[in-house]
Amino acid sequence: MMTPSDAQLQQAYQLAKERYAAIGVDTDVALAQLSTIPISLHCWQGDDVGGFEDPNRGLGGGLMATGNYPGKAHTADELRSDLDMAYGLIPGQHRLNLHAIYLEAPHKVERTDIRPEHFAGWVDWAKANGHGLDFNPTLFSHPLADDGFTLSHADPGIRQFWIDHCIATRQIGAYFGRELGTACVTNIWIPDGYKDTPADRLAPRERLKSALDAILTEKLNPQHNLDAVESKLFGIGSESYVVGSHEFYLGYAITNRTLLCLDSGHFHPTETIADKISSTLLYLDELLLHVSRGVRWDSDHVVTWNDELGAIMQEIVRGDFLKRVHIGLDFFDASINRIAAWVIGTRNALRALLAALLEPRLLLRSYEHDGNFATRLALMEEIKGLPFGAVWDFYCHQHNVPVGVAFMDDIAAYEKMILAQRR
Ligand code: RNT
Ligand code: ZN
Repeated sequence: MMTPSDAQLQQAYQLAKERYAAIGVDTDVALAQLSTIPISLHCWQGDDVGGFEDPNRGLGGGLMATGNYPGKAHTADELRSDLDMAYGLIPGQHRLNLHAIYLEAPHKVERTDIRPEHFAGWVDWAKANGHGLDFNPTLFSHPLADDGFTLSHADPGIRQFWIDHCIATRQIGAYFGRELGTACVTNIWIPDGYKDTPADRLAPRERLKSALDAILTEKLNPQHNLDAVESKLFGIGSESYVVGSHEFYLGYAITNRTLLCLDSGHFHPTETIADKISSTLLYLDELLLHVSRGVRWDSDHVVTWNDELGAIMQEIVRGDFLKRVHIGLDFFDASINRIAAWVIGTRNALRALLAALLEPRLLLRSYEHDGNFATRLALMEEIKGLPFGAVWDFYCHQHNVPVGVAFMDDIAAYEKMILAQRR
């Protein structure tokens, strides 16, 4: 595909810079700021949430990755190679979000027995490439999760198993933070819930609350590990009741000073997480976002630059929340090239973020303050047509990643050389 020349990119950027300057926006400042914001890429897009614990185990917990596009990663080395490819096509320096089932061990390790050494390969790689790491206990795809309950299980032995798994996970999170010099966000999501109407909605929530208390008893240095909890509205097989609802975790996070994880695919279809950011941050120190895209029954389509994504990034920037919001991605599409899914989704998140940084915030606020809502609306609509693309292209060029859709050429070449050779 044709890429614009260096001179064309410079020229287009200069013109765009002048247009933005006319409304009081400094594009150089916006680009400098964008380059400091890490996005946490989710490792599980690379292998359909399979992990390396048990190659024969299917995906559980009401999660589903549909499609069978060839070339998925089967080993940690393959996954790291695919990730290197993806990061190389995304401008900026970004993080990796790992799940416990992505451990590396010569023989089977029970979830309660995972230790830092099983993730040393990831730490070496992260150090070499300047990635921070985030982490998640895996409370699905396991025989003890097959009946749909984990931390809220009625059986105390099963509950304890999952508590022990989460405790081990936090220790590994702290190890990531210590080794890499950047706090790991360890996020707990559980699939627990009922397919059909429960008779008792309270008891499982009481059990979940005390299980979380047990997991979080040990205070860890927040410079090493930060804990987050993630709610959901419903999943496949938990249509009627989810133990870890939004209200449950909102209350838990505020009371226990953990982070709250807002997954954009985990609410009613017309309810967006953008509007939840300024409210929850009045009561919480920090948030974790799982930026995703819900489509009908699925909460995990590749992130596109839609109005919802735009609104999420606007809220983070307008509220001056960049230091308090950890931006992670969460989607899994097995029907297209998996590396392309990462790159498209992450570039979209960054583009929406850049658009938010290029907003004439002060001007919009002053119209609002003066009650001049027509001009506020007019300006909001006009800025959609400003030469954003020239600024984004220039950013990609600055960061030595392909400009425009040319990144697909690199992915196609990698697919031919590497992915097509995999079984
Ligand atoms: C599931 C949650 C959770 C998972 C990952 C794999 O609905 O969104 O974040 O997607 O843990
Ligand atoms: Zn999620």
